[in-house]
Amino acid sequence: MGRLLALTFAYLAYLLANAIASQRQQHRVQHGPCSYTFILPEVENCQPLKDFQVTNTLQSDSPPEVEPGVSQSKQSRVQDDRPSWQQSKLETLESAMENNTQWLQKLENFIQENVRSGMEEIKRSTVHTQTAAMLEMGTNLLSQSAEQTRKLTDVETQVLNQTSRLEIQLLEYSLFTNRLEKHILLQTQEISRLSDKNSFLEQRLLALEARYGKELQGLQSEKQQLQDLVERQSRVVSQLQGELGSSTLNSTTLQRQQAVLTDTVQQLLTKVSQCNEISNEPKKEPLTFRDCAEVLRSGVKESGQYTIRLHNTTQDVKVFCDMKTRGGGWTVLQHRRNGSVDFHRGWSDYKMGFGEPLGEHWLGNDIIHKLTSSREYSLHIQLKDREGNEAFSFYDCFYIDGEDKNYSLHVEGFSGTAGKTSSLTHTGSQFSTKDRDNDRCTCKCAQLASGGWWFEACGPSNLNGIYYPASSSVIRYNGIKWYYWKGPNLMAAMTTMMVRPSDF
Ligand SMILES: *[C@@H]1O[C@H](CO)[C@@H](O)[C@H](O)[C@H]1NC(C)=O
Ligand SMILES: *[C@@H]1O[C@H](CO)[C@@H](O)[C@H](O)[C@H]1NC(C)=O
Ligand SMILES: *[C@@H]1O[C@H](CO)[C@@H](O)[C@H](O)[C@H]1NC(C)=O
Ligand SMILES: *[C@@H]1O[C@H](CO)[C@@H](O)[C@H](O)[C@H]1NC(C)=O
Ligand SMILES: *[C@@H]1O[C@H](CO)[C@@H](O)[C@H](O)[C@H]1NC(C)=O
Ligand SMILES: CC(=O)N[C@H]1CO[C@H](CO)[C@@H](O)[C@@H]1O
Ligand SMILES: [Ca+2]
Repeated sequence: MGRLLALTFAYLAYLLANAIASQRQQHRVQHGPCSYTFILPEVENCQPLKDFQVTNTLQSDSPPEVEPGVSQSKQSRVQDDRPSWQQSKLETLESAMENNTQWLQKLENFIQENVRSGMEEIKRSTVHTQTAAMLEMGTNLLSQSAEQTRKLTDVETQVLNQTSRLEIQLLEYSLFTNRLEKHILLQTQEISRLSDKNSFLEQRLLALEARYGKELQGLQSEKQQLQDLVERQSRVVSQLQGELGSSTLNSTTLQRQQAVLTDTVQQLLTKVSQCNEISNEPKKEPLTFRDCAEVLRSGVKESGQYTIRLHNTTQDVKVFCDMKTRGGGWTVLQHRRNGSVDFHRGWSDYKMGFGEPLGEHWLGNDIIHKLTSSREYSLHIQLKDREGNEAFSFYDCFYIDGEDKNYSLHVEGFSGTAGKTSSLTHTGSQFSTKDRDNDRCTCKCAQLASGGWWFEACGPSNLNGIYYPASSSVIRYNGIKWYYWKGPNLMAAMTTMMVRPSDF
């Protein structure tokens, strides 16, 4: 464009210079760094034409068309006024016109050329950009497809890997199966061999059975015979036993007869002696006491061990007699003082009695029953704690039933210093030991509290509990207990149960 503008300016300048070549007056215009010089037309040498206008010629778009019109009008006027001068002038003008036209054509050509080349350039550039875009898209597509291909190949390799692995496994399995088959074949062979052997053995067994069957039958018949013999013999033996029994009976009857005979002989002898001895002395009956009260009454004043004979029996019993306490005459049923004897015993021990009268002991339920049921007795219980405090409980009337009623307790008329309330369970309580549970508790008091006693559930007393040697603040439910004197923990140093006739 710059080039085009420069050309245009140059052309304009050229036109002006040609049109007014004869003029001397100049006009200079300074514009920035450029200076433009215009040569103005001379007025004095020519007569100005009314119609002639340079500007018009310059401004006209189509000089060749304008020129003929102008030249015609000029020519008509020149021919009218001064034909020679005008002729030359016209010619110069015509040539200038022609030159102009040529310039214009050149310019046009140039412009057209420029325009064409520009168009081509534009076309080329657009084609370039499009091609570039296409190329870019193409490369994108190519890279994408390459990636896809890579992925595909990856997948393919993986699949191939899996397939090969599976094939390997399959191969291994088939190998394993082969091995197993071989093994099974071997086993089958072995089994068939064994079954062969087995059948052989069976045959031999059958043969043996057949052989021994006869022998067995023979043996069985022998056994039968032997059994018969044994039966016969046992019958004979039982017969003999019966005979033996009758003979022993015969011998005992003989012995009895013999005894009767000796008796009669002795009677006869004594009668003879009595007849012989005229002076007859009356025999002294041996002294027997039914309890310690009788011992006391016989004049003995010392406490100690004595023998009594229970009323209406021939049973002699060693007992300890207390001749000091409240007038004495006490038959001791129970005594404890140092824990030397174990009181956690069973029914039969309590029935028969244990320990020694001089030490710790239990007289025995059978003896106590026989003694206390032969007449009316009072019970005295003497207690001493570890601090030396003594106290007693007293019952006017006391007795126990026999074993058939589990030695049930009967007490009446309580008094004493060891508590204002009786610690003994009330009348009717049965005796219990660790092996005979007759208490009214769902538990077993004799096992919980230990010893044998008239427990109820389990009751406020147990003088046959465990003898704990030392005082302790620990409450022991299985120790010696006389609740209404010392609470659950007596820690007794000494206990004594003793009886004496109520009418003493
Ligand atoms: C299969 O792939 C595993 C890993 O995924 C590789 O350890 C193994 O060597 C491959 N096996 C084959 C046969 O290419
Ligand atoms: C036992 O005595 C009775 C007669 O008293 C008699 O018949 C019997 O044979 C005697 N038995 C024996 C085995 O002596
Ligand atoms: C003792 O025996 C006499 C007769 O021998 C009898 O009358 C009395 O009832 C008996 N007493 C006891 C307690 O068995
Ligand atoms: C308990 O007392 C008795 C009688 O005095 C005695 O023989 C025994 O040795 C005593 N035992 C203990 C452990 O003190
Ligand atoms: C005595 O005790 C036993 C079990 O120890 C019991 O079977 C019996 O019935 C009791 N006797 C009485 C009279 O309650
Ligand atoms: C009037 C004028 O300048 N005419 C010229 C036109 O061009 C030719 C050749 O290019 C010249 O010889 C003329 O003088
Ligand atoms: Ca019970």
